[in-house]
This record gives sequence, C-alpha cells and structure tokens, in this order.
Amino acid sequence: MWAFELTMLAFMIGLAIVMPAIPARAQTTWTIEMTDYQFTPKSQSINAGDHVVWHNGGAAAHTATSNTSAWTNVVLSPGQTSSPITLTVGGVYDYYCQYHVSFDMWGSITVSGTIPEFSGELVVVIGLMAMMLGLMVLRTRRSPR
Ligand SMILES: [Cu+2]
Repeated sequence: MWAFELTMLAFMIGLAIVMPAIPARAQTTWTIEMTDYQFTPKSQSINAGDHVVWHNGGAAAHTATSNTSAWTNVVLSPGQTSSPITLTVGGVYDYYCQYHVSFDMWGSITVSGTIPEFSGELVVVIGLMAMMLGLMVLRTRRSPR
C-alpha cells in the first residue's frame, strides 16, 4: 500500500518547487520628494520589484517624466503623491520635470537585479502540476472498488 506515500511524496515535491518561487523579500516603497526645483534624492537606488512614488512638496506643479517612457507620465500638483510605479528590470532610469528642464530638474533611479517574471511563473506552474498529479493519484487510489 504505497499509494498514500507516493501521493504525499508528489505533493511535497510540488510544494518544494513552488515555495522558493514565491518572493521572500518584501518590496520597499521609495518616496522621491519634488521641490522647487529639484528631486530629492536626485539619484535613488532600489532593488528590482520595489515601488517608487513621488510627492510634490513644492509650490509649483512638477512632473516625473521618464526619458525612455519606462512609466506612465507622472504629473503632480503641490501636495499630491503619485501612484506607485514598479521597476522590474535592472538598469539606470533617467527622468526629468517637463516644466523645469531649464532649472536642471532631473533625477535618476538605479535598479539592481531583474525579476525573472517568466521563469518564476514557469516554476510555479510545474510545481502546481506536480501537486495536482499527486491529488489525482490520491483520488484514483481511494475511490471505492
Ligand atoms: Cu518641476
């Protein structure tokens, strides 16, 4: 009578595959302050998957406009905070304020690492398939004869 043991083994293997694929590290939200007329900090380093928001603490409206359209343009009135953006690919992302380029109002975000979206999902799918196989074996073996 090895059915139960085999089922549990398949289930545990599936679980072992899935667990490490779930991100263990909490994602940090970084706030970049806009004032008249600069970003603080001017250079922000983050890890891939972290979130960034801008807060306009100045008296004028400002934008956080990506040089490469890496995110939807952020336009903030005084006192406003942007929706979070998430950067998952490593690299340097330069941005500027559309209204105050002439005031040298620009900044950059350096992203360390890259989140392997596809491989992560593939691993989860394989793990879930192993778990389902285990459950199917269990159902088949336990059905009344
Ligand atoms: Cu500005």
